[in-house]
Amino acid sequence: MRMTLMAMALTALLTACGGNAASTASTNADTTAVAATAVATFDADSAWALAQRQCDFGPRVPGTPAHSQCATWLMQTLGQSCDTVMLQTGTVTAHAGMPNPLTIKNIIGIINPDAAQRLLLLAHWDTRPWADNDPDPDKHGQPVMGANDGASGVAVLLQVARHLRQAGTTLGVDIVLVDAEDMGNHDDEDSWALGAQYWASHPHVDNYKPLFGILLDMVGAPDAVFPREYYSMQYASGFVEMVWRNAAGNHFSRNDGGAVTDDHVFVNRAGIPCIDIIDQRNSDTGFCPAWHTTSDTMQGITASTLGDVGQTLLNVIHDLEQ
Ligand code: 1BN
Ligand code: ZN
Repeated sequence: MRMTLMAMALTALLTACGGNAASTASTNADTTAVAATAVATFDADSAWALAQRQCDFGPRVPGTPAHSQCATWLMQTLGQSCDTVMLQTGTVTAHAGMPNPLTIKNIIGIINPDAAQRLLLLAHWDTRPWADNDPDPDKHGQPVMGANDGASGVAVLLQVARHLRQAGTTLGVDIVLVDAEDMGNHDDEDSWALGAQYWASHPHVDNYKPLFGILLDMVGAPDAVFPREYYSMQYASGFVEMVWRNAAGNHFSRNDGGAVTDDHVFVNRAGIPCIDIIDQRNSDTGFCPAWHTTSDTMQGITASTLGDVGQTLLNVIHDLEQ
């Protein structure tokens, strides 16, 4: 555990007041325990603004100018809060109808690169090229704005990085913004999470072994429900338990959720335990009504939910620092 500035100041004060060595030592120990670092308060409004900023580029469909411009902004923004930022490019095979081979851009921010104990945080930053779940079939060819399905998770992670920069942390944290999650077709599970699949087979450092990973997906709806997603429980139930124990707000449910072929599946298959915080509902699709529709806009996400998810991550990080 680190000694806080307050503990150091108290130590200096007690020493200056001339306490004997024995009592000063025990007081220091007590003081350090009492003054253990407080958890930072997550700035939910700032996270919401970071989601808006992504949506201002328009839908971030791989291969479009908006995607390219958003990548540049993400590199700059993540770079302001991390020790190192890396752009990982690669070529992948997308399913029929997409440009092939497809170039993906994974954006990676590294905090405390030399720390042995590391936490992996992920979210996808691309948006789906087709609103194929829209109630209006005429809109099925339009791209999704992805305020919830894309921007929400990225916004929370960018804001978490800002807090870690401000407050400092002893933990190593790797933020991986994966590309091309959402170009999949429902008949082929390998057509999803193309950026995560690429990263899982080309991790940004050799022998990469974080404690575990947390994926955020669709974490902005006012009525979001985060049950315990199936693959997360199969691969990493202890970490689900740890994160849910640290949950802020009332969106985290102890109910069992469905199985989602999300980025974390491929991270788990590569041997890194990884859980998915994802909004799942009792609906025809299994997700919220705006999922893969033209209604997935900023009107459908709220600072309050982003705040609860962000605060949960800060609580988890604080827990791991102890
Ligand atoms: C999550 C958000 N996903 C896509 N957008 C993953 C997914 C894959 C969901 C397959 C349903 C089916
Ligand atoms: Zn999606």
